[in-house]
Amino acid sequence: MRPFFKFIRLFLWCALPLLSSLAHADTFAPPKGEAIVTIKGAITASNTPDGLVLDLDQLKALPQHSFTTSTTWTEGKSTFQGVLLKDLIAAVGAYGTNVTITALDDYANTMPTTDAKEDGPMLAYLMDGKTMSVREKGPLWLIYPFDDNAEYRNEEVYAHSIWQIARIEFAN
Ligand SMILES: Nc1nc2c(c(=O)[nH]1)N[C@H]1C(S)=C(S)[C@@H](COP(=O)(O)O)O[C@H]1N2
Ligand SMILES: [Mo]
Repeated sequence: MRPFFKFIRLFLWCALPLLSSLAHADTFAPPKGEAIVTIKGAITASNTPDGLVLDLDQLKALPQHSFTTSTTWTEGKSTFQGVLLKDLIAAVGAYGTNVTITALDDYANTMPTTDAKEDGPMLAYLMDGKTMSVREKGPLWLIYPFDDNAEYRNEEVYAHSIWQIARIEFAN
């Protein structure tokens, strides 16, 4: 074989897996348990024909985050645990500039992905260590650290605080 083609072959052999691992932030198997959330649109990850469907174990396998805060919907302070929207964006390879989150009651709200900060919104699936039933605004609730940041204590952010989340869609 001519050296040039040898080089090309070597290049493809080495570079393609690297490039594809950069493009696909994470790979996900189809969910084994009950589906909690469907994520679609401008993302690189996918595990079903409907998009990326995740169960609780798969959410637990993503980077975990927690904070304690009061909310206008809960009594006293509660500790919420889940996945930061920021970390979800990285994990699913979301490249859209906005995200629309839709609830089981078809309530939907759109926000820019730049709102997804380290000290910002989290997709909570545990409240005080327990999963939340639909009646308790579960299974997934977008919660902000309201107590830590006065800028989160206003109607606009309350409208982003979607409970009973079913679908998350990224778009440009
Ligand atoms: N699933 C779901 N989440 C939701 C809503 C809703 O109707 N359904 N309303 C949103 C809006 S517009 C606001 S201001 C607050 C409303 O909270 P409240 O109904 O306790 O005033 O929750 C937000 N999250
Ligand atoms: Mo609202």
